[in-house]
Amino acid sequence: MRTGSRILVLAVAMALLLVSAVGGDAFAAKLSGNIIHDGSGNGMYYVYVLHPSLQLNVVGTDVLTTPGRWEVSVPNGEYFVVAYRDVNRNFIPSRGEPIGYYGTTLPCRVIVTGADVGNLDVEMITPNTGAELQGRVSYGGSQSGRIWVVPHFTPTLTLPNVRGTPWTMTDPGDFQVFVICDGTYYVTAYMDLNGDMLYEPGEPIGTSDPVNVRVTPGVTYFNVDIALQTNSSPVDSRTWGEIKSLYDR
Ligand SMILES: [Ca+2]
Ligand SMILES: [Ca+2]
Repeated sequence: MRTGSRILVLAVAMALLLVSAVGGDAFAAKLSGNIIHDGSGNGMYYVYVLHPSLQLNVVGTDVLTTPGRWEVSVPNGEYFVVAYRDVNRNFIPSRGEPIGYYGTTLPCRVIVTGADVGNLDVEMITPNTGAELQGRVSYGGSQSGRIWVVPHFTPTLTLPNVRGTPWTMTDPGDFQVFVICDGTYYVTAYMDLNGDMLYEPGEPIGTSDPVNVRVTPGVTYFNVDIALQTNSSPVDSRTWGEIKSLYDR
């Protein structure tokens, strides 16, 4: 079993623990939305509400037999929503299975302060039929926070250049992301110290070497490794951006 699979199995186990541990009064609000998918094929839809920081990982889950409305009760806090369809019924996201999240381009933060939040629609896509990029995030520092891993065009991560599926994990380790088109990709990882899901200067960040991707059935690119460094490091994405800007003029 691959590391990514183990992480999700752990997440599922944690979800069960946490759901049973959080008492009824602790739920402040209901999150809801629709799973949007054509419904063809087989398998249950699993919805996960996760905390963007490390304090609480999976907060709640819902399981649907057909596309439609999902609902999860949560305490006040900040969350993001991900879903996948378990076509091969092995309880983990597998290659070729539809996945989705609330948000465009990247998962979007949902803030709960005592009131229900609706319309958190999750459109299911099947990007993981494309090329897979595997690598390892390493970090030698002492800070901790959820790590986001994002494939993109151009050496510097910007929102309009994000392509493919993001990956997230609570500790440095192995990741896998998927892209659907041919091209030269970079993969950036950052440690979200303040839990807002975005990168800010001062948070550890690193970018892989470029990977020239040709999408063929089942292709995987290995060793797309990333070393996280703090902003004080002489080599970081901003430095690359500044160098690049000299040539863009
Ligand atoms: Ca599966
Ligand atoms: Ca952040």
